[in-house]
Amino acid sequence: MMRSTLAAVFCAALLAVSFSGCGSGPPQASSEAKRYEVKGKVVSVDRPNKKVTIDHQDIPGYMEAMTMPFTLIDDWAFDAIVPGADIQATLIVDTGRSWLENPVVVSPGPAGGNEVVVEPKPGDEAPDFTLTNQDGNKVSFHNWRGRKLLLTFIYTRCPLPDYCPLMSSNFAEINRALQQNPELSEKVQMLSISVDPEHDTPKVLREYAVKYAGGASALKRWEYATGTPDEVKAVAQFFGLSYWPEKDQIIHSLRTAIVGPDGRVVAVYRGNEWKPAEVLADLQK
Ligand SMILES: [Cu+2]
Repeated sequence: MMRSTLAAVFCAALLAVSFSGCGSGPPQASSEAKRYEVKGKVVSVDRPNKKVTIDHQDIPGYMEAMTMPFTLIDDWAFDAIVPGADIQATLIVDTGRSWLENPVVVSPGPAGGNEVVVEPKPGDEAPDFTLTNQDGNKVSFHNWRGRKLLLTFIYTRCPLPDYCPLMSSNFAEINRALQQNPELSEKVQMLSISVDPEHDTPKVLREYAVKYAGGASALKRWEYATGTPDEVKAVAQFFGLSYWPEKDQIIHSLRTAIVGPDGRVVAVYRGNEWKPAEVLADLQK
């Protein structure tokens, strides 16, 4: 009772600032609501949409262990919840909706989880990173000078449909649009960088690349690359991407970026919200 009163007060305060605050989820559970304890590791955080993806243990009586996004309404909690943190929360399942309440950070996560992520600003010069492409050839950022370099990070085994597979299908859409626009296509190079060098060998990357590009002929415009763990770390760090291995997965954030023909950063897109049309428009500028 006390809690729902407090939640109502909190929501009223939030409503004064923004209508989207409490509108995105019910602040109070109905009498029909069921409650379950959720324990697991935070895989990713999408604060604007109030979502936390958790690799959770069995939820007895509700669902088996899996990785999935949950709605988290308490905005303050996003300050403490970072990828890699172990958390525990109450899952409220109400008619047609579910959300988390009372999140508690059990362990803040591996070193780096709480680090303030530094990412480049437009105008910053990208170092001349060296990687190895899907054909096993060394490639360096300076190879793409003179063109706009559109890059993103993936790993081929990624199980989360709204993570790497979405980045790759977005890139596939951009690739198709470039096919239709030879003038723009000439000025653009696409690059998907794998953060899983151990598994994503050039051969594995090539197969994945051909699948998404719809044939080997697109691999000139859209390359895939990986490198030694240190090489991958360097480029990921520069663009503000965090990742680390966890069981058979790689827990990671998302970064997509455009580097200009002069080697300077033009734009950085965080997360999975960006749309191919938006990136194409930025490439056309
Ligand atoms: Cu992924």
